Amino acid sequence: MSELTLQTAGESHGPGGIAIVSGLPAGLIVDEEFINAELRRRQGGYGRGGRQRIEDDHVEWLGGIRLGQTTGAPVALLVPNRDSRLDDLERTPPVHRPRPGHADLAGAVKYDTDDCRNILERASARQTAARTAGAALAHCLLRALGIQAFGYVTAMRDIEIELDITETTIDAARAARDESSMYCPDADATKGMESHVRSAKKNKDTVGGLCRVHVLGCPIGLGSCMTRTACLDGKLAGAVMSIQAFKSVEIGLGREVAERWGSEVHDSIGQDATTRDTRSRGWIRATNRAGGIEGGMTNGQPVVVTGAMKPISTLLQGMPSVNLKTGESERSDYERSDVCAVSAASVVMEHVVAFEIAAAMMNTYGGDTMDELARRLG
Ligand code: EPS
Repeated sequence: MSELTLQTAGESHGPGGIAIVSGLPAGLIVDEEFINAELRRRQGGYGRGGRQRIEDDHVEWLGGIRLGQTTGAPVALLVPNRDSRLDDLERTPPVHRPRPGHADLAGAVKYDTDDCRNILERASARQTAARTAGAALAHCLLRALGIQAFGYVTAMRDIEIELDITETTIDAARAARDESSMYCPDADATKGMESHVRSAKKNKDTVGGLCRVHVLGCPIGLGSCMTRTACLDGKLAGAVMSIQAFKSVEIGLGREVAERWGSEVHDSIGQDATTRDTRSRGWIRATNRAGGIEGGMTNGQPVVVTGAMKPISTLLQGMPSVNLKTGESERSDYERSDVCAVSAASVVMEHVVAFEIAAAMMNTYGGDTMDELARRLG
């Protein structure tokens, strides 16, 4: 059994994004329609920029899949770029005035250049197209085992919604989210968020927000308390923080635990000896403030992860910066960008979280084939 891993390559304006996913069992039915629908959803959301009108993101399989199923080999996939022009210096010129908040300055210093182009081409959130495709493939594994991941936008500036997502509410919440231009399952909150995006656009500014992912149906015991590297909350935090523009990750109550007494933070334990539920094994919790993880392991409750995305760092008005070529103080460069990409980020986060849960499933239950994995899970 090998570890489930995902690597990406490719530049924002190169021929395409590539992902290699290793460690999937053989016999996973690849739901290409689902993956392509998620890639289209990643392109959407109110406040997206002009690039998404050019691209038609979809997945092309290069290896590891035969007759619609995984073979057990590493899967290689391509998300082609229509706007491919990396070596055209007129259309893709050098960038000398780093944007505060982007990778431009630290990358230019690190790679000893006055042109931020190589840095920003790789740091671009365009990379999340290939990552979403690869992670959505691992998400297919969870779906096949009856585990559901659901991501949405939960807050922007002064607007915030709280949802209790359960097996009975998840379908309605998903339908409401898919109706929302902001991918927020609340019509009034959607209107308020749209108005913040409009204000940002009017002011040549940008706006961020909070994304949340709930995972229902995880068995108790994914992850481990035994080693630092096996802690599931650590893995989730690392994975979500590595999505472009994310600045914090919280599990369950998150930072609010610091403001409460212990009795207001922990979830009391009960038992239902009659249950046949193989996932929770009859353990009942009165609340889920822990966000489904205790001691780095799933506890049978929904896993709830929240991530904060900062406003996109490409501002139409620019910000004070320095020209790396001349040393003069100038405003930062502007490249075509989004006013708000929080909706898209909620799609990326949903699949990134699903990927980590799938990796933990493979780690705990393993199996060379899907049948073996399903048998072990019970
Ligand atoms: C993105 C594609 C990019 C940007 C955006 C996300 O395309 P382009 O640079 O050609 O307009 O729209 O990238 C960033 C926000 C960033 O900071 O780099 C995408 O497909 O998601």
